Amino acid sequence: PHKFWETQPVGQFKDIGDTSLPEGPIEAATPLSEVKQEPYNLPAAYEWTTCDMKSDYVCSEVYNLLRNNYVEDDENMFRFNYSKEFLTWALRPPGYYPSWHIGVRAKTSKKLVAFISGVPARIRVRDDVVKMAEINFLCVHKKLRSKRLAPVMIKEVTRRVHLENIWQAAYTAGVVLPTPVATCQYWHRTLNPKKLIDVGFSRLGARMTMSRTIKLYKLQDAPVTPGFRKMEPCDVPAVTRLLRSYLSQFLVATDFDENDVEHWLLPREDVVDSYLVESPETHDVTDFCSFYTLPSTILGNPNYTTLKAAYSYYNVATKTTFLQLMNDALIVAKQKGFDVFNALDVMHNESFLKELKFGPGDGQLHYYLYNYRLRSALKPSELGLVLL
Ligand code: NHW
Ligand code: EN5
Repeated sequence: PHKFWETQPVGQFKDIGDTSLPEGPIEAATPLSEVKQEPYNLPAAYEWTTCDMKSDYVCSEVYNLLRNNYVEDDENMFRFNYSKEFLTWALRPPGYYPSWHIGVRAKTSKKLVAFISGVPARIRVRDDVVKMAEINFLCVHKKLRSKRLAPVMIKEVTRRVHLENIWQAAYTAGVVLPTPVATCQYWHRTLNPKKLIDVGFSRLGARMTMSRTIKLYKLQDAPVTPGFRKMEPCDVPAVTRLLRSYLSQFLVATDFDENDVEHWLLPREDVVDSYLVESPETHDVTDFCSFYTLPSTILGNPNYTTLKAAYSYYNVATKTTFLQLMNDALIVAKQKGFDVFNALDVMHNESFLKELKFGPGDGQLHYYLYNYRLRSALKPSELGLVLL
């Protein structure tokens, strides 16, 4: 039983299949004067802190908490290692609220022991563009687990989001909670087979040798599509048009304007990479692909410490085939030294995963909405949203 989640305005398991329930907000917004003015109570030894992500010192504290305590795979072989530059990017988008970067410190030592964050976003659900918080980086130090700290942190971020007159949120998790809007599959494209096998990320296939495996995953040395190049600041208007038109077909999708595209998609070294195809004849931007950099620490391997992973972000193909576009993305990722290219089966990704030799991983990603009910769960291909 979900003692906490049962009390929250989210779709409940008992309501699955009940078509009499209306689509849309579960609870109405309340006047801001009715939002609780004081923070929720923490156990006596702990205190709230707002983490100033402009401070290099505080950013390092959040980085180190996550590096040592954030998400691991189900066999505890790998742990996400978001870089400081990545955290700055993820947590300070246009219009961000510093008050949504919430830490918990031990009162005596002042050590940061927990964190949760939100950033504002517009997310379209069918024809309805909703202001939401995207909640991410919920983390409780390993030594403080199972003490019901997470529900207090979720209530506190909810309160601070409400204070900005925002009443919905979106989040993803590897675990099943009440109740997923969609359940997506992780897929992995090997770029560096020898290392992936050495560290236990993948295994040598049946009747496969190392040299055959290396040959199987070989890629060309440079992108093949004429006009394929890195995105630049002057491309923001064209990329925004291309992306908005592409995302309009999905049931739930992010609603990007030019400011958002500038922040979320302009290349940042070792954080986010974006490429486009500029037609050599018309100079139109016809295709776009992007991925973000999220290394994982390899736990307890004597030879390697870090797995360099690229994660597919937003991709649009209009003139080039998705296959050729994403093959070029794999080529540039390989050239940049990534070991693996990961993707979810969201948007039109199914159209290239198998042919480009991605294989299904052992992880799933569940998407959730807070205080917004959908009549039924979505297929991954109906989702036009990627969270970091
Ligand atoms: S998902 C990654 C979450 N982080 C990790 O997995 C890191 C490693 N694990 C930990 O740090 C991306 C701890 O295990 C955490 C739980 C902190 C996960 N989401 O304190 P207790 C995100 O960041 C529920 C939501 O004793 P703990 C998205 C669990 O079901 N709930 O557990 C975050 C139970 O409730 P129940 C989760 O292990 C979205 C309760 O927590 C959860 O010491 C947040 C147990 O608490 C998860 N990933 O700490 C929601 N994992 O009802 C945002 C466990 O079942 C909602 N739980 O008894 C929207 C808010 C904004 C609204 C605005 C209007
Ligand atoms: C919120 N923004 O389990 C994020 N990753 O498959 C939080 N598996 O890397 C939610 N277990 O399958 C995060 N190799 C949820 C995901 C948590 C991390 C996670 C999975 C996703 C993963 C790898 C390694 C497994 C190690 C043992 C995996 C197989 C690759 C193989 C390559 C060749 C073709 C077949 C697949």
